[in-house]
Amino acid sequence: MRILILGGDGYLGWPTAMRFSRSGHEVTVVDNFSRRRWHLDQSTDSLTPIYTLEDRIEVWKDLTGLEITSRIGSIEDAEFLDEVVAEALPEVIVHYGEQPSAPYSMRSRQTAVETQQTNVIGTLNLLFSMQSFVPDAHLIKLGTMGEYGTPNIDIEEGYIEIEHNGRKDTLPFPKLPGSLYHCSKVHDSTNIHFATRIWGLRATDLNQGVVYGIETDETALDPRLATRFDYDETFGTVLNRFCVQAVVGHPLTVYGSGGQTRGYLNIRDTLRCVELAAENPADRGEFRVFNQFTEQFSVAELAELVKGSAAQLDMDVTIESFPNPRVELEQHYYNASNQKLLDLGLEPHYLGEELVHSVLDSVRQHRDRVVFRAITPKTQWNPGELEGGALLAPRET
Ligand code: NAD
Ligand code: USQ
Repeated sequence: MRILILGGDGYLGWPTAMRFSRSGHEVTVVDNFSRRRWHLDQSTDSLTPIYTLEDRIEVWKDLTGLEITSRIGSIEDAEFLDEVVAEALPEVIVHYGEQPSAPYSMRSRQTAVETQQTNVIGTLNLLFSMQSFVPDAHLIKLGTMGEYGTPNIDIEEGYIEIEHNGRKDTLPFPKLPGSLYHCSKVHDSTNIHFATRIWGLRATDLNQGVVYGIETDETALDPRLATRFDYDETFGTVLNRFCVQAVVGHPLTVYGSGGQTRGYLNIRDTLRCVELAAENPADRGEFRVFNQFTEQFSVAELAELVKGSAAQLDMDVTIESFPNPRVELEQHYYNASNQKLLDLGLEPHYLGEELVHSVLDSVRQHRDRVVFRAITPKTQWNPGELEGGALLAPRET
């Protein structure tokens, strides 16, 4: 298939590009390097040294003989995107190309606007390019489990059957996003759903949980093919952060009481899920939603897992509760369905000590690159007077 990967220089995008290329697909990647720039702005960097996109592509070609085409530009630039889509004529578009950090979106008015501009306008633009040039293509869009929030009922995959005043309907599952980044994903979902209903596009929204891990079959081929791995308070996700903190002797930064429960998955499973979605496309006019995670954990459980795994490697790790910089429920009900990708054949890599050991080993190789000042949380969801989640009334569980 001809596959266009938007955000193909990123943590998930680059390994996905290699995976599809290795499976014999014709791959074009698009990126504007904003993720690299955001790091420059805050004087941080990926823990793993990463090659430039062009160098990665050259190494890939030298090692495998396979070509990956790159196009540098912004998805929200209509002229650029039209040109790329018209030239590549993709059958599948994998859309990773957004600002992915909740803390970044909550840092200031400027970063909030930038996040929604990049994400919402970028995706809207893409829908128009698809309608104009490739109306039959399958859009695989990375959404997020955080679109649902933490409701006090089971979370279904995209839709819920509701009975109200004696009548029944199946409607989009209610959304309670927990940051302006997560809000941007909800707005994306609304726009994509609309485009499938009105223009007959086909789309799969992958509501992904928090990803962890550093290695895929392709990144393991050569250190020059490594993907980025972030641990700073803005761009690092929780398990990756805990592994770095364990290695450098920083207390594990559990926010608040640590009861916050989310869906998680290994980066290897991200690639497999996207592959499964591509191999089994949505129908014309269909807005298909899969919940993409393999297991649920609370933050406290993850901290204990990292502490225990590190102890086996003779590392003495402490866990500390930090005042929660976010406004989120710390004790809540959480039970989300994730059956649809399993039905398509996903065989999860479950999280255990072995995986944590392998991440700790990789982190140890680069421990001299860790920027300590970037670890502790600084971005406050509500920098005003209302502290400790006052905007969210606690609910019965
Ligand atoms: P990433 O920042 O590493 O990758 C995104 C890439 O897109 C970056 O290389 C960035 O430079 C590029 N990009 C951003 N805006 C762009 C634009 N307007 N035009 C062109 N390129 C642009 O992030 P990631 O962790 O690989 O996440 C990829 C996607 O998956 C994101 O949409 C994110 O919201 C979603 N997601 C990630 C996780 C996770 O835990 N990493 C979990 C759920 C969902
Ligand atoms: N947390 C801590 N300590 C830390 C970092 C985080 O306790 O040092 C807590 C947070 O308060 C939160 C949970 O861990 O309750 C997850 O935080 P995170 O930073 O790992 O993940 P999140 O902000 O939700 O965002 C990440 C990705 C985002 C993706 C999302 C999936 O950055 O792109 O959309 O995971 S989900 O969480 O399912 O919405």
